[in-house]
Amino acid sequence: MTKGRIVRQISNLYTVLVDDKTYDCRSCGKFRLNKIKPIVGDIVDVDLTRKYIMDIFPRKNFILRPSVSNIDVCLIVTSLKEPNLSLNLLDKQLCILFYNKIEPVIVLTKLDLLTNDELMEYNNIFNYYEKIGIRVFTNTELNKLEEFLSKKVVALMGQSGAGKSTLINKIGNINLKTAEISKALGRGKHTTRHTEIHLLNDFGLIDTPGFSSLDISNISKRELKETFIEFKNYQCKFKDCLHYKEIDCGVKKEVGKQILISRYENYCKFLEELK
Ligand SMILES: Nc1nc2c(ncn2[C@@H]2O[C@H](COP(=O)(O)OP(=O)(O)OP(=O)(O)O)[C@@H](O)[C@H]2O)c(=O)[nH]1
Ligand SMILES: [Mg+2]
Ligand SMILES: [Zn+2]
Repeated sequence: MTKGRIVRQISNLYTVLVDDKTYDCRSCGKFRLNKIKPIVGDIVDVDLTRKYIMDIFPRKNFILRPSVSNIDVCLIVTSLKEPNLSLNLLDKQLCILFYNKIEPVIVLTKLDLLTNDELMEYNNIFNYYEKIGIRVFTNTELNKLEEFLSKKVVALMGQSGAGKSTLINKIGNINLKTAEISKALGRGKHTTRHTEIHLLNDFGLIDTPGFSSLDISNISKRELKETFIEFKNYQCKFKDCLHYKEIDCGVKKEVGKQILISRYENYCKFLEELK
């Protein structure tokens, strides 16, 4: 048995990297029985003569959309136009990453399509995210980004058309297919159809297909509250305050002051989704 890492998945064919060679393998039947599926990023035992994945080592972490495991950082590729910024989506992505104990980093794209007024407005919003401790880069700050990514395995998350493949092309100097935006819809066409780790000089980047919805229904209300990391800075009358209908809530008092209104509104929406 040989140990390797899954670097690509196309339906049920897995590419496994062993030392510096890759092998196309299938997964053995026992995974189907146990209802677990190998995913990109998994460290696995492979039978190289039969080309089968025999075992999956315990995962340090994993997420489902995109399906990847054992990552150090996840870039939330966020376009400000075409497709337009959705703070609801962004807050949900942050929630999922904090819940899974993966460091989120916001990478903004398409600033070149904005007017000066729009730029100012977005500047205020993203200053807030930086203030609460989340790193924010733009897709033109390539040197800073590369420096930060050094030695890490990095996944990318983001809507279709947000610019994930374009970003990987720029930092990785590899040539991935990117989509022309469908103007009528204001959304991108799906071009990336499978998940793949691109191993670069000293970091790995995982390109993934975009998606349109995210599910947080497995998260409890208490856990949801923890993922809004700035809320813990405020004192409430009740220790288990959900910052919702309770009286004397320190979080609610700061909405529109220390706390960005959309952050609190999205928190309430997610809470209601969990009810
Ligand atoms: N103007 C502008 N266009 C960009 C920028 N980044 C990406 N694009 C364009 O946006 C379109 C979509 O980019 P992709 O990189 O294919 O998007 P993706 O996130 O990989 O999309 P999926 O593979 O569908 O998930 C392409 O036409 C890119 O050229 C940017 O910063 N500015
Ligand atoms: Mg793509
Ligand atoms: Zn409260």
